Order: sequence, then C-alpha cells, then structure tokens
Amino acid sequence: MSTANALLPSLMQRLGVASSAYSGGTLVVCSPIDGSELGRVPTHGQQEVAEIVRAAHESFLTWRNTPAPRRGELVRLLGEELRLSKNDLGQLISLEAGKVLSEGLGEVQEMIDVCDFAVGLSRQLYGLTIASERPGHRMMETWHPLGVVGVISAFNFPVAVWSWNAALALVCGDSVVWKPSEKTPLAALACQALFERAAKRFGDAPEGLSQLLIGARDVGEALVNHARVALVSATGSTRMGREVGPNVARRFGRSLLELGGNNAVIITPSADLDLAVRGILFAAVGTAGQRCTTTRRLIVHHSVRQALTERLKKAYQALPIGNPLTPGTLVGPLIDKASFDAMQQALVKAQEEGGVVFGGERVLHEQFPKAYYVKPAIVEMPAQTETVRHETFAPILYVLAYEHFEDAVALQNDVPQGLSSAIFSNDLREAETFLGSAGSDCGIANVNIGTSGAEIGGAFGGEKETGGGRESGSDAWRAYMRRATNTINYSKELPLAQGVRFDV
Ligand code: UN1
Repeated sequence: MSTANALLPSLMQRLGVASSAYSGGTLVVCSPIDGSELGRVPTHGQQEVAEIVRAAHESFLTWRNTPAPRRGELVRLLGEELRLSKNDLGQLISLEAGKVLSEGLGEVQEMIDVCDFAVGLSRQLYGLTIASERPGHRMMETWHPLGVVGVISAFNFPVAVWSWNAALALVCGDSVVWKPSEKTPLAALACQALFERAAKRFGDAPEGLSQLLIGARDVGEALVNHARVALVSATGSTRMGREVGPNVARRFGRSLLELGGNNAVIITPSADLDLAVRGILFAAVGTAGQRCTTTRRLIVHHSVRQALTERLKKAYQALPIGNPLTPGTLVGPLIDKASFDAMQQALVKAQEEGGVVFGGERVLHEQFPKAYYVKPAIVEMPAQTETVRHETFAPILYVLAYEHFEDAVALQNDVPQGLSSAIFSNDLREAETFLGSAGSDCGIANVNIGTSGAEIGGAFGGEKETGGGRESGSDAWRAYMRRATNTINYSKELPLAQGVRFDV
C-alpha cells in the first residue's frame, strides 16, 4: 500500500505550490492518516514578523481607498479559484488534517460560500443616518477600513476559518496576515497560492494584501503583540485565548476570539428519536470529534435515556473508521498522539468519577502504527463532573439524565464554555424556552439539528470561555471596520448640543 504522502506532489502542483515551499525547512508536517511525512516547511522567524506586518500595513493604506465593490471583485475571483480547485484542496485537507473527504470538500464549500457572502456584502457596508437634535444638522455613522487583521487558525478547520476572516476583511478594506496551525501549513500554502492567482487576475491588488506567517508560537506572539495589527482574530483553545485576549487588550488592540466549546444536546420525551440519532451521530463523531462545535454532552430525559443510548451504541458499532480518503469512511484519525493521549486520560478520569465507558479504544494500529484511529466513545455519567465540564478535543460523548426540563437547561448552561447547543423536542414550549432569554446561554442554539455544521450566513461564535467573538455571516463584518460618527452643520448658526450657551 502506498503511503498518504504519495498523493501530495501532484496535488500541490495543481494548486500552484512549488515543492521548494514545503521542502528543506524545519517545520515537519506529517499526515495523520498514516504518520508519513508530507513535507518540511521553511518557517519565519520573529524578526520577519515586523517586516510582514509593515508590508501588510503599506498594502492597507492603498487598499482602503479602493471602492468596496471593487474589493469585492477580488473576493469573487478568490471564490472562483476555490471552485476550480475544490477537489484538490478538499483532498489536501484530508491528507493533512485527516478529515473524511466529504468533510474536506465541505470545508472548501464553506470557503466558497463565505466568498459569495462577502461579495454581496461589498455593496452593503451600510451606515446609519441618525436624527440630530440641532436644526440644520445631519448626523450619520460611517464604517471605514480598520487596518491589518491578524488571523490565527487551528488544525481542525485549517482553511475555512482563514476564509471567514479574510473574505470579510478584504471587502472591508483591510489587509490580512495569517498564522495557520503548525500542524496544517500545507493547506495554508495552497490557499495563499489560490489567493495569488485571484490577485493576478484582479490586476491591481497592492503587494502584501494577504500574507502567510509560518512558524511556532513565538511568531504568533509577535503578531499578537504588534501595535500595527488592528484586529487579532484567533481560533483555538481557551488556554491560547487567555493569553491572546489580554495581550491585545494591553495595547488597546481589538481581538475576536473563537475558543473552546462543550456543546450539549438536550433530548426531551417528545423528541423524534430517528432524527436525534442522526443529528447526534454527525455532531458527535463527525471530524472524529475534533470540531469546536462537536456535541460532547447529551442531556437526556430519563424516560428515553435507555432507548436512545442503545440506538446510539448500535450506530457507533457500525461506524466505518479508517482512511479518510477511502469512500464510505465516516471517522478518520485523530490529529496526533497527544490528542489520543488526552482522550485516553479523559476516559480514565471519567471512569474514576463513576462513568461507564463504551468504545474509545485505539483501532487499526497494525495497519497504521504511526497514526491514531479510535472508536468514538459514549460515557454514561452519574453527574456533570469535572471531566465532563472540560473540553477534550476527541470523540467522547458524555450522557447525563434529567427529570425536569429546567434541570436540563441548567445542566446545559453549567459549563465554562458557551459555543453551541441544541434541543430535540416536538414540544413548542420546551423548544421556545430553550431559545429564550432564560434558555441556552450559547452563541448558537438549535432546534432539531445537532450542534455542529453551522451555515456561514449566521454569526458564528459563543459566550463565556468561548471568547465572545462573532465571525462569518450576519453583521460580523463590523468587527473588521471602524465606526465614525459624523455630524454635519448645513445651517448658518452654531447651536450647541444639550442647549449649552457659550457666547462671548
Ligand atoms: C471549528 O470547529 O472551528 O459549525 C469551526 C461548524 C463549522 C465550523 C466549525 N461550520 O461545525
């Protein structure tokens, strides 16, 4: 059997990345599919960060004066390049991040969708007209480009998260510096090549409008601390956000944080269990449990607990686990050994806390000794213990039972994170209560749909330790612009607001 890396050279060539861009460097990239080496990517040093940000700022100074609909044309072309390369980029995501191909392709589709959204937005960066209290005056609100946007992204959505930020930032008149995860620089190199193709077709995009910063934590820190980076949009762990947030705030920069999730699904007695099983399955084991929106907790009414867990266990047993590029596979590998170890530790701890574990063991180690495939786990818990309250980035689904609906909502909210949540119920009162002000405290709350797989048209993000940021659709664009309030006097008088008199 040939190793996963055999596919790489032709993919990279078609995507427009020269082999020198991923050989001879110091950042070793391996495929989670079989542990084979994909490349050695040259990295930037801390000193280069200043140079990259300087170029990005120069670029911003020109780009901000390009009319927004024209800026949208560049993003339209980027979307076109992504459409043309959807298959190749989707495969590359599978190779480098281990996602099953349909999810790799889905990630590229998410990028295409957000480009389309941003193109429309480029003609809709609306401000307001506000009634002035003074005669002969007009007041308005205008949105202006912000500056350099730093994007820090994680391995699990190695390219879509960049596109949510970059597509919006570019139409908003900003320039972009992207530090991808150290685990997935190849997909980032491919996106950069596609961006450059789009920029070439566009014609007069300023140099350095969207750049890559490849390296370890130190270059990320230099980006975060650079005074010229107006907005830092960071996706990753809560631990990372705890450092990024205060560091950016210290210099009065802006940050947009997308951090951990500990997403729950509530199953009420009236739930359609056929729908629930399918919804839970995709959300709990899709991307091998490595989405920030993955369902990690199931809060089930005691009357349906047994029936539902039995059905889920049956479905879990039938899951095709294996090479994500093989058609029919639904569960690919974990990203690396550290991730596998963290999963095993969580399972041991959960057991110590009274949990009963189903699945969770390593499989396919003979075929793939250097890769980490696991059976997704279901853990029936006696209570919402410390381990349940912690986000373990692996396919572990904790099951908790409830008796009264209010207790289910309280359990759903009683974790530090607040990204996504869902309820399966055909009871209108329960569903609406869950969506109401005393219901789910998450940024995303769904009815009869799982917690993952959000569309790009909505604002994406969450509360509490999830960081509070909103990306992608709705009015998330406002984070990428600065607001100016303008008052214009077209009268011959100079009345002061609040009726103040100040005449000599
Ligand atoms: C992430 O896991 O970082 O809603 C993003 C979803 C995807 C995005 C996930 N659209 O699951």
